[in-house]
Amino acid sequence: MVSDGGLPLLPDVALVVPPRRRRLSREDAGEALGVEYLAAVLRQRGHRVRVYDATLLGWDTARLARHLLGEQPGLVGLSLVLPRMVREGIRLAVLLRRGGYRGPVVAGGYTPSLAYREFLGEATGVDMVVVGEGEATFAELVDRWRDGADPAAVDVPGVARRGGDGCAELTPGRLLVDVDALPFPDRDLLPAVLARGEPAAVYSSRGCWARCSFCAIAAFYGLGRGPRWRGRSPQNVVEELGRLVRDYGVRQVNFVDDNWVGPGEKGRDRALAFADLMEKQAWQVEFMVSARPEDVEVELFRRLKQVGLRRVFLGVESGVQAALDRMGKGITVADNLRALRVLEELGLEAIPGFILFDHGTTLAELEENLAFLARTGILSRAFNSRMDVLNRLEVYPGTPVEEELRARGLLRGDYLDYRYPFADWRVDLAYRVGRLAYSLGGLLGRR
Ligand code: B12
Repeated sequence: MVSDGGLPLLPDVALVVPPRRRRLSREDAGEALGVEYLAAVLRQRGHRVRVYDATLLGWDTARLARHLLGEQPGLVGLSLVLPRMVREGIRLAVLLRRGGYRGPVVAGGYTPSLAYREFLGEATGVDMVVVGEGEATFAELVDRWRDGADPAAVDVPGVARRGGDGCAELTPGRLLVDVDALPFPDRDLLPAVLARGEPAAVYSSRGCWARCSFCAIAAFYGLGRGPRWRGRSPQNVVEELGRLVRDYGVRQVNFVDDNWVGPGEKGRDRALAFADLMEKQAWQVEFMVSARPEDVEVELFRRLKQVGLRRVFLGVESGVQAALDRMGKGITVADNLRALRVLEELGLEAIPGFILFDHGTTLAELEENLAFLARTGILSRAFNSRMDVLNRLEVYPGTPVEEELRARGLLRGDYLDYRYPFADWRVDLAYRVGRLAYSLGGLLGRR
């Protein structure tokens, strides 16, 4: 391709986030940081990139396909980080191929990475999957493609694609991302996110050292060789926040780290150093973090509140010890109660993650958990808010619970929609009634 000035025109990459749900919902307006990181890395290397988030655009998959077919980007990158996006991404690729699109289609995200065989078996329009963190691998793939190589043939570490026999195969030796060396994400989507009244997203650390049975993060970040948790330096994070304030007038930030306080003393020191730096800034932002209950230590969180912490997504999950143990949480009910109490005393809003139902739930546990929810005030808060505590444990590819249920012959459905039976039919009934009540609550405007 040649541009007007006779210079070679760089190929276009479209980074596409398919719809997160069938219908647009306010809760889904979060900033898709993954594509913004990829856009920054690719642009640094001279590629022309456009970013599309269907939810923010208010487009369904058919509309997205029509638009891309009109634009004819050189390469399409599908960001499939949420379960619904995976389905829509598969459909989008089919629509693109039906419409005559011939460029490479590359997917990334949790399920495509952790179940690449099943995914590539089904996603006939997708050529390959970048497994795990995308920056290094995708950049190398796109560079090689720009240099004229067929991406389906180049040997970039960490790419899964169909082999000669049609079966998916993975090139070994995945590249690990150095978190402080990454450019800040290009904020293509932020203006639309802010216009919806949602906070900016920032990723200050990657991975998690815990092994909760339902979580895919450990497996996903474990796909690369290196430490299971990598925190950016406080200086690097605060510099990014400063730019968000200056360039976009950001006032609220959602840290999307799975585990914002890092491991042990090192994590605590990093958090305190972050607070010291925040205090020195002329600007202020309010921020939210996700934390494990044992990390909620009164002095640390008091300090964080002084520099803008307002809300904590807390991985409580259950008020029943046997259920916490089944979920591999590595915490006690006492840890949960203590963390909730500390946050309340400090006047910080706690948003507890809660899983009331799993494959081992008994009727007695259900009673115990409801008493816990009532005692901690979570139940009454949930009743009047967007908080959903009547959740069932969802099984995702790459998680320890997937392995366990498969080994026990309890896994039904497929990798995009796993199901499992409850141990007791009365628990099943309680779950159905609970979900119905929750939907009715929504219809009656209680939330
Ligand atoms: C913010 C967030 C949301 C936001 C939306 C985020 C978005 N991007 O659209 C909201 C609040 C809507 C949300 C909802 C849900 N979420 Co959520 N969410 C997150 C969270 C905390 C951060 C995502 C993020 O920005 N990460 C930072 C960026 C940089 O990483 P990334 O997106 O993974 O991108 C990297 C790679 O995946 C890859 N990559 C991504 N896209 C692409 C594209 C290409 C072409 C390539 C090559 C590579 C690539 O490279 C990127 C850079 O390294 C993650 C956990 C986490 N820490 O990642 C959970 C997470 C993604 N959510 C999860 C879940 C389960 C949900 C819910 C289903 C929860 C629920 N029960 O309701 C709902 C889904 C609702 C729905 N409509 O489908 C799970 C997904 C598990 C799985 N295996 O699929 C995660 C991993 C949490 C967890 N610990 O299990 N979520």
